[in-house]
Amino acid sequence: MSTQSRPSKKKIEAQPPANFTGLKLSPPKEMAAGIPAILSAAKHILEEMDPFRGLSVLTKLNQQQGFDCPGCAWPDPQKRSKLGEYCENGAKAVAEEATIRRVTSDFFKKYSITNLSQQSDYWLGKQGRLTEPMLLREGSEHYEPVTWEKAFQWIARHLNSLNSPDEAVFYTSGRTSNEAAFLYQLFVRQFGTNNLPDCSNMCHESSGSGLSQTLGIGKGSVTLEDFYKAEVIMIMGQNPGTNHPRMLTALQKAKKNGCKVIIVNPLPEAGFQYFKHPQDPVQMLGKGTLLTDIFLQIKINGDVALLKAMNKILLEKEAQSPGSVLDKEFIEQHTEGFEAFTNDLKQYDLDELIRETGIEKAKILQACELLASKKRIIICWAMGLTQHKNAVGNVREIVNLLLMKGSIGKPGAGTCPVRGHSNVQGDRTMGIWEKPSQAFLERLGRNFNFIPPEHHGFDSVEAIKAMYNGSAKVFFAMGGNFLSATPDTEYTAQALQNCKLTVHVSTKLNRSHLVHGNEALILPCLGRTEEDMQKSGPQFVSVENSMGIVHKTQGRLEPASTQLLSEPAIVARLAKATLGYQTSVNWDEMTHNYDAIRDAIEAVIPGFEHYNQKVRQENGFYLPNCARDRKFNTLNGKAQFTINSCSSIRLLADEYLMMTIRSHDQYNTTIYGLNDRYRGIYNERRVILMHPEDIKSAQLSPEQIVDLYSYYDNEERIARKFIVVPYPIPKQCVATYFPEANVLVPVNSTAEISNTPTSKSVVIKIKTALTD
Ligand SMILES: Nc1nc2c(c(=O)[nH]1)N[C@H]1C(S)=C(S)[C@@H](COP(=O)(O)OP(=O)(O)OC[C@H]3O[C@@H](n4cnc5c(=O)[nH]c(N)nc54)[C@H](O)[C@@H]3O)O[C@H]1N2
Ligand SMILES: Nc1nc2c(c(=O)[nH]1)N[C@H]1C(S)=C(S)[C@@H](COP(=O)(O)OP(=O)(O)OC[C@H]3O[C@@H](n4cnc5c(=O)[nH]c(N)nc54)[C@H](O)[C@@H]3O)O[C@H]1N2
Ligand SMILES: [Mo]
Repeated sequence: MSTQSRPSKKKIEAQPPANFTGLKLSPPKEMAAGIPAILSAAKHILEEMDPFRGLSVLTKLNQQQGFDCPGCAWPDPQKRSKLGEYCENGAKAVAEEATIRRVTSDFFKKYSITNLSQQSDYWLGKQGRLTEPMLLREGSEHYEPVTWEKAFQWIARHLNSLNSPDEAVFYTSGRTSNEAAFLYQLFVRQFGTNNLPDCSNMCHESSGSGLSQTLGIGKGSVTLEDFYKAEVIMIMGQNPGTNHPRMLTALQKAKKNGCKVIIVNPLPEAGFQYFKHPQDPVQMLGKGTLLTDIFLQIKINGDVALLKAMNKILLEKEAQSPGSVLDKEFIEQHTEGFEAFTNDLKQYDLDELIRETGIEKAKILQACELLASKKRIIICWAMGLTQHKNAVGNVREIVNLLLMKGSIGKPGAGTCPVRGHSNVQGDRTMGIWEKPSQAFLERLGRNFNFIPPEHHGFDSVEAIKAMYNGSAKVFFAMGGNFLSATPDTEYTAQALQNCKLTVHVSTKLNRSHLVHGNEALILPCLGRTEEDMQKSGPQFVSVENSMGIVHKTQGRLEPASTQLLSEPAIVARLAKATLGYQTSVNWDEMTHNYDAIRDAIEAVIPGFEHYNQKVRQENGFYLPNCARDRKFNTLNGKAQFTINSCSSIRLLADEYLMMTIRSHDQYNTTIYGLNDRYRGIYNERRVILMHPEDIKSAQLSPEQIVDLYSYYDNEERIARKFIVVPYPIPKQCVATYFPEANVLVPVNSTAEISNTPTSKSVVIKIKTALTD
């Protein structure tokens, strides 16, 4: 693929600038949260607002009458702490949104698109909240203000002049509420396409694919209560200390109840070592709780090999002492494929599997000892498992282990894919999906008296390719930062630049606003923290957390500008402008009072009976979950054992396997700050973490500047200027931060079945940096 095919007219930078900010290093931390977390939260809040506003926001965060944290999707406990039910990174997420800084039309007058694209992502985000709709005309260097009415007419004109509705792409990020998401997909399907890619395509799609095939539901099966009853919790490919800090509180409680914790990760993440609950004054004095019992430091993408080895050892133990390890009754009654699964495992050599993991055999045996003797096991996972070629295999192999132990659909046991964006799971439930089921489309069509399109739409990677090759021409994003979150930055930039129109509904400025189609629009919207006033009065919306609880969230702050519209209002007005009289939906009624949207959701989506009543209950309500009830919604009603392949990646001596991960100071592409405190990396993001012996044998030195190359499919991709940082990571494995390294993730390298970009296993070479 060539990024030269259509030279850009302007010098717009698709990648963040390769400037250094001044690296400082210290040893990685062994304690998470505690006083440093409180200080960090306070610092980020005070940088964005005065103490009074800060306190007023934090006291409403995750409280019954307040708003849901726009950070992660970890559930709230039934009994909320009076001292505050949020974490350091939740406070940062809120500071970012509730900031008092503003981006006005004067700002866009002052800075051209080219100027802005040369700034860092950190700088862009720090400019403050977007305040008015802005239009970029063809050939112009500056966004200019536009009225909402004109903006909707502009988009409608483009959409209605396409040859087919399938030439438009409608992306969603995962902060969009259930109400906005439902209206959005309804508009898109009335317009006539299923082109509804979302951030999930790059996130937990592999979990959805693996779980629905084996257990009949694409979501996890456990509740927070299960954490407190589990005997073993195994956490794979996840860094909760940074990305789901409140999960540490749940782990601490589990440990108090006697649970053992196994960690599978290439990095010794601080969050798994000593933890002090920042909202518990007594704990602040002590040493903290040691959360990890067994740490398995795995090589990147060694997880299928590890799980196969574990499953093999468990089978051997069962053979030695029949009836002591497996749940035979469960396997017989509820599963299919056990024999084929065990036969397949026989052909693997245990030591060979263990070699692939890079872990000492004794440690794996120790973990299996624990798994063999216990009956209530939870396995949690996140991006370390879902962003590989065999990512769906990772998830299915987890299911194999749990099925052998009968550890599903009973208290203290089950699957726990820990979701990312705070409503990414809810958006899917609402129909944000390029591959909707027939049953869903039928109900939607019946309820709104139209015929929804049946053929499947583009996922995120397919959408990029369609825009690149010209078969998609309009790109509309409900939130997110598509350019920086997707793979192959330069290729994706070209794809977006090939569009006739790119539109972003956003709260903050980001790089996707700068790498645009012929024309572009920014539509500023209300955030979670703000009051949403409609004709019938103030509205609340609802979200679904990682454990399938739907609950309300209501912002109380005065909106960042009088010109902001809510996401549902934007969808409704765009739908009216685009569909005109050809719509069977009363869009005004839907937005005057969001109860009307919830009534429609109730009519279309199972599990939402009495939605308006149940969502007003304290703590919300659980959606039905068949796996939780041991009812497997598969073709034959049985949970499926599966056969999965180990990693096929074989590295040459000068190649490394790179994972692109999050620092402690970022939310996906939003950069809160320049520190990765737990890993001891300060004031710099352009770093590459390497094993000290790898540094030596590659004849590099610590803190040397290198360029990174990927040669996937014989095409060269380059990420310039990264500083080598010695780190306790397995040999031939390296780590960089997302999104700086996304330029190296090939758009064609995706997971089997789920099509998720392989952001955690990019084969690279490292060379001394070329001087400018
Ligand atoms: N503060 C904050 N919170 C967030 C986010 C954020 O950016 N900032 N993002 C949100 C979103 S959308 C998501 S999806 C989640 C992401 O949450 P995580 O999945 O925790 O995020 P990553 O930083 O991608 O971390 C991946 C972890 O997997 C490990 N890993 C990488 N490759 C492998 C592998 O091959 N095997 C194993 N076993 N482990 C591996 C890495 O060492 C790292 O610890 O967090 C959500 N919450
Ligand atoms: N290399 C690599 N790439 C990755 C990953 C990785 O681990 N490695 N992780 C992937 C994952 S897990 C995910 S989920 C995606 C994330 O992909 P996205 O969801 O597309 O990206 P975000 O950075 O979360 O989006 C941030 C932007 O959302 C907008 N925003 C914030 N709040 C709101 C709101 O309430 N409403 C609206 N309309 N807009 C809002 C702001 O303008 C902000 O700039 O990235 C993926 N990309
Ligand atoms: Mo995510």
